[in-house]
Amino acid sequence: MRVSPAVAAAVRDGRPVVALESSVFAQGLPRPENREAARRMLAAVRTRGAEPALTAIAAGTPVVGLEDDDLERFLARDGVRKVSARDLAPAAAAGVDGATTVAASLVLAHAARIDVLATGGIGGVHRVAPATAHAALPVRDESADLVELARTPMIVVCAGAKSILDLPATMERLESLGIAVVGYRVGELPGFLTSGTGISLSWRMESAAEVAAAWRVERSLGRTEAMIVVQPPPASSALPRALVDAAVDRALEAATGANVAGAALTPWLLGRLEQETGGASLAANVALLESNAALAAEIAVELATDVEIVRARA
Ligand code: PSU
Ligand code: MN
Repeated sequence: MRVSPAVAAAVRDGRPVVALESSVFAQGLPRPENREAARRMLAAVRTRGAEPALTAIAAGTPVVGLEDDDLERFLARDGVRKVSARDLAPAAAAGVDGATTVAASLVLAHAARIDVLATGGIGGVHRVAPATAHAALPVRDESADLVELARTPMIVVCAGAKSILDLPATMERLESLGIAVVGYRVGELPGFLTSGTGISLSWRMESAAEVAAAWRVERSLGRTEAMIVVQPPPASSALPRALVDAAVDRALEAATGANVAGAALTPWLLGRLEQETGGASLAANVALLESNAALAAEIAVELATDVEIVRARA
């Protein structure tokens, strides 16, 4: 694994670092919005005094802290594979470019000793597409993000799970897996593109300092699970629930007709949702990615004060 000099120095010195996944740029968002999203996320982290660490497989090398020239290939979206946790080793061995999902990014970022990751929406339990052959299977398509979140102690900041998913089922799985979901200044699960879902959260926190304090307890208990911190998209870009629900229904119906499944399903549905919302979902997606990167940086800054306190005492 290659850790960039900037990220390695920040981790070594105990300065704040925020890991960012790369699948959202190579599969989740189209051009040119993916470039805009990357630029705004990196800037949001830096202006709050933290170091961004983009994770990826770059020409076969697992990387934490993807350099700008490598990032260009991911933004071009040309021949970049979608890489979940199980794909890391085969993609590296094959020498390809691989854009890492939340699951794969957790693996790399944790190996680099980073505590905080920002993303748009985590993967979860997909809804059943009734008319496909898959409906006959007893097992639902469930993102590997969930299992990886259950065995990687990191704080993950997101706007909930994607609107294309079965959110109540996803919340049940998160509960079973022992993964806390904390609302940042909200008591309701955000719906990724929408500010609410009608699903109540057990816990709500009001500041980055509060999140950091909870995280210290979590770590002192030796738990291995991630803690998910959710916040709604910025109010100015959030979409109405009725509009998103209708668009998701149409996208799911189209996916059933087109027989899309497996790893291709999430990117396909996101693309379809863009069309169905006339591009409004894109603006919301970019805005929430930026605000999640900003909150992740604030939390990372709070966590870094631990190191400062230890230093001051020494
Ligand atoms: N959220 C987005 N765009 C995305 C994703 C999430 O707004 O592209 C990606 C993330 O990388 C997430 C992945 O980890 O989708 C989940 O894919 P799957 O359901 O195949 O595990
Ligand atoms: Mn899947």
